[in-house]
Amino acid sequence: PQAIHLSDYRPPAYRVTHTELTFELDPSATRVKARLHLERHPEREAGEALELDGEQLTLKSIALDGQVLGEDEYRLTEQGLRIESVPASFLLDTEVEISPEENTALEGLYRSGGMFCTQCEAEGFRRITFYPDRPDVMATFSTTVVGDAASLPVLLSNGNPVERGELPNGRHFVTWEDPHPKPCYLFALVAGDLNKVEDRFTTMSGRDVTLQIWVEEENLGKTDHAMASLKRAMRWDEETYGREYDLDLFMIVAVNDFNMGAMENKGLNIFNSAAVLTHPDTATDAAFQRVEGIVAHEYFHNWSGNRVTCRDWFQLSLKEGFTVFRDQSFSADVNSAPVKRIEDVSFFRTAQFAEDAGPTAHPVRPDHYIEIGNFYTLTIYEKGAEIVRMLRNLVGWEAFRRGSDLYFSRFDGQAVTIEDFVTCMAEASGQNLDQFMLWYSQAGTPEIDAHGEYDYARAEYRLILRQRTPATPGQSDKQALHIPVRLGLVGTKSGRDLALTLDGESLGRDAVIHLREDEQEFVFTDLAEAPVPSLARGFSAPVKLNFPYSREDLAFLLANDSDGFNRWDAGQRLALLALDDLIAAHRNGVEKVMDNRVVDAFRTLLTSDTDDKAVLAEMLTLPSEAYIAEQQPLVDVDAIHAARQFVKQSLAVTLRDEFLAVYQANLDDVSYAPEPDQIAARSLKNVALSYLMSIEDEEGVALTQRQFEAEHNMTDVRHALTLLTHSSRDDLADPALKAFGQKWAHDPLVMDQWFSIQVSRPQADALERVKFLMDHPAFSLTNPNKVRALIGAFAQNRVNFHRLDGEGYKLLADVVIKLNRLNPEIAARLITPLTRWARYDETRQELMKAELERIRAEDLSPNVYEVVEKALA
Ligand code: HT7
Ligand code: ZN
Repeated sequence: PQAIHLSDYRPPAYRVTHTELTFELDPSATRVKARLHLERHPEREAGEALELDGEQLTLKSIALDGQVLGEDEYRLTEQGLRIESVPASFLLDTEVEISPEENTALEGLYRSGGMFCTQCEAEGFRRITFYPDRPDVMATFSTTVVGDAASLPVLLSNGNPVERGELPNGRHFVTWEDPHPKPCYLFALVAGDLNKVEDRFTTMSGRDVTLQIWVEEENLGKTDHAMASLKRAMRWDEETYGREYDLDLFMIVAVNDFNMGAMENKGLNIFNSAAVLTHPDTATDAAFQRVEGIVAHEYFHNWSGNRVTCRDWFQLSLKEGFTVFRDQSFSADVNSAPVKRIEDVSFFRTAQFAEDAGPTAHPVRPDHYIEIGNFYTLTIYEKGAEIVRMLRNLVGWEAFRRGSDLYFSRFDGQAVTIEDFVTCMAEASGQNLDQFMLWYSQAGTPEIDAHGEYDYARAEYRLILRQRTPATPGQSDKQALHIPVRLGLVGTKSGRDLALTLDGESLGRDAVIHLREDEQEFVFTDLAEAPVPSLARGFSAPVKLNFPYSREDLAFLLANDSDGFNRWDAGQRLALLALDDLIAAHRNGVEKVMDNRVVDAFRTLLTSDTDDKAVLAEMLTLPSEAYIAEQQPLVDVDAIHAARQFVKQSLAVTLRDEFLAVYQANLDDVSYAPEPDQIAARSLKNVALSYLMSIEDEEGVALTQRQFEAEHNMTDVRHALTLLTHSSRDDLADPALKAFGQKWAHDPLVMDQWFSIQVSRPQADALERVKFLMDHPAFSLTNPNKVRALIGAFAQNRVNFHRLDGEGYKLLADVVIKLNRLNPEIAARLITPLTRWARYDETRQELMKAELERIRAEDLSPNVYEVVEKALA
């Protein structure tokens, strides 16, 4: 496969102004008629050939301006169709046949159960008809869907329905018109036996919008939360960004087979059912919050992505980074803001840092790719969002909002670049953002080594910051970035933020300093007491910040930092230092000794009188094994697991009464609501229960069993089931799993949870369970949710996936090889854990590489080829 380069970008030779489509739906032989209104691009020369993308299409007829073309007047290739000679403006009619039921890749038009549905981003439309399948070709669409009236009573597409009627042979049709020009990746079609839940929304200018959520009948009781979330998101976007919805109808459809979470097709969002359906009995608090965030994310794309879209796929973060930033801000506003930030950063530092340090590391705006489907990554989405967040912080909210307004008005209806976005921010703020642009082109996580000294005699604190970005594949030399470092200096006597004076300028008590050089010194004057610095508050930049904090410093910050995020982070750093010692002790076969400073810090937290239970729950949560691994030079999965377990059990033994008191104080019997206060109390209670259950004493076991049996809500039930399943006692695990599996056998989304819980247990039988469960009737290799729930979850089970006999790696490679043919996008994603081989000991490295080689020997899809080649480069 060939790489595509950003530097080769040229506008399309021909653009489509209007697209007329007719689908005659049939599972094995759907006919698609397309009439494209084409015209030469003003920037391209006359006489150029017309090239249309097309894959897996059987051409039935083709005519140009009404004249049927002979076989010598066009050429068909594996990639598409070429006509050497065309006029400056013309109509092209094609008819193709496609087979939705054979489409297991879930790109283009495919079947999900009895439904037909589409997924066109990034390049799925070329599997529907011949078309210039690129985001800078924007057309209005008119779509007629024809289908069997009995089995497909509902026929949906983008825009507004303008005509419907009966046809011979029990068929019917609906015609949809979308007045907003859009790239074909935003095209959507859904047909099936669906039911709707309807609501209304009045926009800020007083327009009435009909909101519909379409689901299969058995899911009708699971849409309330998504609908409420949608309305909240619509209002929030009006109030926060001045963005109003622009059609009379907004539809969401839930489908069971979907490669990602959801898709923002114009007026017709298609959702993975896991990302839209909720019910207290079947979904956890985390799932409720995830649904809220994804509904908002897809809705926000209506402006950041649809009205203003990407010029080419290298600009993907233009829409994704900005939209993730918008959905994060929304979730922070409607839930607990500090907890949202802690959750986002924990995930980011664990998963994106690992991606940025591995063989698939790439800039937020990549400069080449083989398969764009491989670039829907944490770097494009989450690091892209962190860059937008830095911009917001650099220019301030008011200028950011002016820049956003400018961007939406200047580029409405256009396909643009990341420069266009940043230029609007520069113009609105008057700031020079040239150096800042490096964030988009340089891969790798910058590291800042910081140290500081307090000079008593001069009452000065000298802070020295040194930045460097490690080499990443294809990028050995890095330039200094513009890094905003938000900080406070916490007085060691007062425990309060000291007034900051830098170069004679008073900055208040919490300020942003700008690191632009490789090394910079900042001298804060007029400090009457020695401080402990609180650096990169709120994770002000996506960097690793090293400062030689003592454990006393960290305990001090944990108790005194005015920044909630850094208070939490100080606790994490303190725990990590203790864990480091214990990991070393485990490796050296030396007795493990618990650090009392951690115990004392936890005691203080447990007995403190905080009303922020959500943050407290986060503070009491130890760094995950994955995050601990990120900090280690070489990952020793067994030592990490043993050390973390030791800390947990030591805390549980010493602070048993305190944990018990917290558990009991947060028991509730009010009826379930996914509301911040309730969620906070549940998470605090469940963190306490994890500690109590970690020592498996009689009371911990009894409380866990009681919580499981009470069946109060899925958050509590799932947590209890996880604790029982992950305990050392199969006599607790097996009956609970059996009861749960029987009770929920009819609900695919709950069965996904049942799969994941079992295969993430630390006991040695996890791998055998995976193999056994792959034959379970509820499992299917062609359903991405099932693959993620079983195989994906197992690959996160660090002690078992990394078994020294290599069986975990082999199992994953076997599945990747099968999925390479069935669903290349999912196959390529699944390989990720194997690509991280360099982080492990030599034995494991060899085993992992051997599996990658075994995959490489297959006839590979471009998706899997690209990932494996990078991993073995
Ligand atoms: N913009 C959407 C991306 C997406 C996607 C990409 C590749 C293959 C399947 C896909 N499904 C959805 C989702 C989003 O970011 O909102
Ligand atoms: Zn998105």
